[in-house]
Amino acid sequence: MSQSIAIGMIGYKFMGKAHSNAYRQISQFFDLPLKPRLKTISGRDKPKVEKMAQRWGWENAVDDWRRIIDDPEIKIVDICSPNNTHHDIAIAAFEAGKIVACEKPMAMNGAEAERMAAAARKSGKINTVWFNYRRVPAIAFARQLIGEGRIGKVFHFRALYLQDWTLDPSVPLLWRMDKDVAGSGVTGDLHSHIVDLSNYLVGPIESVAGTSRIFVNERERPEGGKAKIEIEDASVFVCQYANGAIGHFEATRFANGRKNANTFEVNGEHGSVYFDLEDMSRLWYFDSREPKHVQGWKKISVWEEVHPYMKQWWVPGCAIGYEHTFGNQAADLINAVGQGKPMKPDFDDGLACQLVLDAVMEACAGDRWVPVKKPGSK
Ligand code: SOE
Repeated sequence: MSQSIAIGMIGYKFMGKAHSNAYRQISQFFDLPLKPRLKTISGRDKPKVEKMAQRWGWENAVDDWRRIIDDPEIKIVDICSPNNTHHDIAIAAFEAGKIVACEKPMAMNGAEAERMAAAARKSGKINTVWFNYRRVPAIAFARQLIGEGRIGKVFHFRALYLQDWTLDPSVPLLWRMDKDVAGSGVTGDLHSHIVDLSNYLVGPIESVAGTSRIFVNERERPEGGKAKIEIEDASVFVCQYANGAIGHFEATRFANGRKNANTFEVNGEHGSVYFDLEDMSRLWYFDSREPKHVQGWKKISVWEEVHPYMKQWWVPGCAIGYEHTFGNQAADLINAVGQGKPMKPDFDDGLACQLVLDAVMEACAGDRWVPVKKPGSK
């Protein structure tokens, strides 16, 4: 690997760290056609961005993302700033002929996502959305098993994404709880992940019905003063798939005791798969075509060389974790760029996800309930 490729990143907090770490690790673990060069990082708070740049090895720190767009040396623009910034940055980046990698949710809503996906298509540049859970080896393996026909026709997809970090009413208003900045609450933040996984594993969703709740109506602003909360703390929905399957989804930040519990199960005519992110090296698999007397759920440890991505990391038994999912995606991106091949998930996948999220928001706002009759009532 002789040549490098310059990256400009906008945003420097949680996802900024996850992506910086990924770019720094992958040249050592993967045989890549190009070496990621951490050229410029941008954020509004200059001292904080400078500190981040120093710590993670970025060459430059700037406080205006347009400097990244205007730099002809930068080929990849990585967007990990808050949701309300994605649209303008991505469109400017495509117009400047950059490759774009954007954090999820791709946009504030479907209308923004339509424009972003159109700009991506028009530019012809490689693009991707950081739905990093597709790169959990056990999830990529689940897709492989489904693709091999091992569970047959799918009947059900069932996903929970449970956290509890906003349950305490004294947690102040952070950007993820601010409607103007985040667009939505758990819908954009957590459902986006599991809807993308369902698109990846089962196929397109045709219709949804759901409900959502705001459990804490007011929070302290970090700068002082109260803010009315307008984003949903929890949301559940059911759906119908184009292929005839049905699904249900729950996302919440109020599941006391659950930190990052992202689980799903897919049930098909020949078997099922089950995954839990808090035990992410495992995929559970049930095969009903096995003789009855030896049937049972098989716990497969997804860490053999034959499993997706695992050859690149440690030996079997030495598990990998959350950070490696970003490494796997960053490596796929650099390989796609080196080979001039498209990358998945792309902005069209981001759009497909966003349109489901819009439908979920609309369904939850409509909130149609059928009352249960009281015993003896007419
Ligand atoms: C929310 O708490 C969050 O940080 C998401 O925004 C991330 O996408 C997820 O990977 C972990 O949880």
